[in-house]
Amino acid sequence: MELLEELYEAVLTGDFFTTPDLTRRGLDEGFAPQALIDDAMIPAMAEAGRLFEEEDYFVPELLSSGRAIKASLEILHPLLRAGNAEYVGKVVIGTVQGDLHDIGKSLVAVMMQGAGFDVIDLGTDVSPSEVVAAIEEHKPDVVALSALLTTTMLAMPRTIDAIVDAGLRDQVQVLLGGAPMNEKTAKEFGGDGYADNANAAVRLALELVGAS
Ligand code: B12
Repeated sequence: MELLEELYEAVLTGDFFTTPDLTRRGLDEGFAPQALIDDAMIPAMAEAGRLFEEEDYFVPELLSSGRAIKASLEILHPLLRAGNAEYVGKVVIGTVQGDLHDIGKSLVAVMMQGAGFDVIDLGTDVSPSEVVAAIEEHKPDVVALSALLTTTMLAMPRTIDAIVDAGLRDQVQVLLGGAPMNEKTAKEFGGDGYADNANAAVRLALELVGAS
């Protein structure tokens, strides 16, 4: 089996013992880190999601697939970070309140670091007041919020309202993303931009800080 196929299968079956080895082998064989993510891991996670919808997969399977990706990302992280160097700005990123999905958010965070951003990752289930506190403490150029559930995406406008109430809205650009989001919803929620993948998120963040 070809390496990308093997990695795809390992993520899909949640084999988190094997994904680090396959990732190292892929790098040795000359695959770019981004290719391992885009051509094996993300499609495998999408298939896991499809199987979940069809009730062939349940939460434990999704958790294992998520763990398999994260084990791989730990190896790719330093490589993606080293991709670029010059400092372009600071980003505070997190998954919104009530939402525990962190794979997409972590990918965006790593890619932003690779592009020269200093990234403060607040993790998952981040409340509006935690975002406000992080803006006050870190003074970022960009706040990036992720949501994967149609219910939790409603925490985005609540978070933006809290930023407005704290008098900080004109100090940050707010980027919104995650599977249930789109350009129109992001605007309605009061965001400054939306992107549907990590590469586009980086391009947009660079534009927003005037570094593109
Ligand atoms: C893995 C997964 C889980 C794992 C998460 C593990 C982890 N560590 O993250 C676990 C098992 C914990 C989980 C739990 C649940 N999940 Co879930 N999960 C998924 C699944 C299969 C994949 C998500 C994923 O990681 N995708 C891969 C990444 C790379 O893609 P991404 O997140 O979309 O991110 C990309 C872009 O969106 C974008 N992006 C992401 N964030 C940001 C932020 C910014 C600022 C920008 C610009 C861009 C951006 O860039 C990323 C990289 O390209 C999706 C199905 C799917 N196909 O999306 C369901 C899905 C999101 N889950 C779902 C559900 C229902 C649940 C549960 C409620 C299930 C349950 N009954 O308990 C719980 C909720 C828990 C909670 N409170 O959050 C539903 C949501 C339905 C809905 N419309 O609301 C989905 C869509 C599955 C389905 N089809 O039913 N889940």
